[in-house]
Amino acid sequence: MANPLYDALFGRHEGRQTPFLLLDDGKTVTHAEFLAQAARFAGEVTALGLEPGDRLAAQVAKSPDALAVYAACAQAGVIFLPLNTAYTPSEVSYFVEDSGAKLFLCDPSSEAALAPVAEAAGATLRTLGSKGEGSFAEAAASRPPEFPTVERQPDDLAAFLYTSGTTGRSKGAMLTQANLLSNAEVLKDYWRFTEDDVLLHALPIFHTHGLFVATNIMLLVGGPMIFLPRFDADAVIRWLPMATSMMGVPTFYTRLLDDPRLTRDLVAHMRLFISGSAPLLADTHRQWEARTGHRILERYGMTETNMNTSNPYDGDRRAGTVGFPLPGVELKVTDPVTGAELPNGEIGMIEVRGPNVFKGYWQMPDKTREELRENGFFITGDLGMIDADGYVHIVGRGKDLIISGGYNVYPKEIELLIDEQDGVLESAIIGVPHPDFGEAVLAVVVRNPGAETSAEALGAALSGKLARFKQPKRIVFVEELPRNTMGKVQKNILRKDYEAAFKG
Ligand code: MLC
Ligand code: AMP
Repeated sequence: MANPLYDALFGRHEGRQTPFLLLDDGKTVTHAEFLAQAARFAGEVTALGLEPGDRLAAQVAKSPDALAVYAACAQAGVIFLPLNTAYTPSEVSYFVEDSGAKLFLCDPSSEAALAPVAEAAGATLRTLGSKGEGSFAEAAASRPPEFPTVERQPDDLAAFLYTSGTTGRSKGAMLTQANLLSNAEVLKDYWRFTEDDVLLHALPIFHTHGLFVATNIMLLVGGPMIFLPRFDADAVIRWLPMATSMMGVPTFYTRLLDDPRLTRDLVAHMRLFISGSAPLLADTHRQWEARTGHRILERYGMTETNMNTSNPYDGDRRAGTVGFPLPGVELKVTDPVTGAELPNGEIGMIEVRGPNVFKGYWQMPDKTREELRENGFFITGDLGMIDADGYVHIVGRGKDLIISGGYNVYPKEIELLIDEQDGVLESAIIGVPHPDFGEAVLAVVVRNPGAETSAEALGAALSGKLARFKQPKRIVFVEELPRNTMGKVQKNILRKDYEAAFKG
């Protein structure tokens, strides 16, 4: 029976004793071993009562087993919902409840904290650790290493990835099998990946970049990944000579540039460096080339669409641009108010259409209608322009969004929490330049008259409620927030006032 995603990414490797995951401790997981583990997991997921179309939420550390959960979901026809390991239980509870997940996998160390979350959502809780421990892995160990793959159609849902919204409520982007597969096929060819490639994988596997872009391409071509639990400059430098390619957020590149061990010799054997998820400074692009002789290939994508544009493999990889629309992807720049298409050279809203574009937001038909036009164009929220040579430039964001080290942070979510605190009248959350994370979160707060709330007290109130990467790296107090004649807070003025907050 056919299951396009499982067959193309996983089923094709049946019986292959070839290396798939090269681990930092020197161990290797072969394709065949990986598939056997995925099949055991699919058996266990099914035994726990999940049926095709049900959701499985997982907040587990990056490991071969964590990746096998993705494969198991594909094989059992279950919708995979990976969650950022930095999320606190109160953040996680929304995702588990909203998605109606039937099974929730968490790390054994978080079981006590997450048991009430699972219970409130009516989800079964099982644990999965990064070293093969946990109740889910233990029960799965006695399941057979084969599983009858469930039939699926290209339009069936494969994954939900939650993306925060400008109103503060996260939206579950529904991605189909065809969304994921079509994009991986295009990228594999565009970036010339083959079985001979070895990809250095130091990204998290709960977001589009590390999960779909990196992993799906390598599964399609059948080459191995050096599978590091996180970005650690020492480990990356140790493994780079064994790799042919690396994908990273700009922070990977700036951190490596800060390390004297990054030399031309170290990366002589590399074929391709790819950057995305956040803007790569043109300066970083140039420094990287001067130091290593490689021109980073920058591409542009998002949770709802996977990848939309890319600099060319053979042609000119231009710093400060995200290249051309990928084959099969239509991209236009429109007037943000009227939606009318603008001529090249003019700045407007970027809209995209193609087989990569998601189906809509889970149980949010109004939000879906606002952002996904009936004619199939998705309104990205990114402002850009197409230059005379056809290169797409991202020049800003129409949405109030901060991207810190490749993670999205929506100001509204933090403002709502700060405004709830005693002694706070109002607040504005802005993103300001940061040497390591590109942008960092800064809170500008107005106290109630007479209140003495301190930055420490506010910071403490947020910890435990918000993932650390969302917590302001600095909190400043002001008498009042700048507003325009309509009463709207002028964040552009605040961004200017605090642009040097993290410099030097
Ligand atoms: C960690 N911290 C962050 C942070 N990551 N703060 C702000 N922004 C971040 N991104 C916090 C830590 O909790 C810690 O806080 C302090 O900062 C320093 O931590 P660190 O040890 O230096 O961080 P590290 O673990 O090295 O992580 C940094 C990073 C990581 C950049 C390697 O954030 C990362 O892997 N980012 C990749 C994100 C990603 O995959 N994005 C793709 C989205 S998909 P404290 O206070 O405890 O010291 C997408 C679509 C597309 O966007 O186009 O690809
Ligand atoms: P996410 O919602 O996490 O998928 O983040 C997607 C957003 O990241 C996009 O809408 C862009 O704002 C941003 N992004 C991704 N790649 C790039 C890039 N190469 N340059 C600038 N912004 C990018």
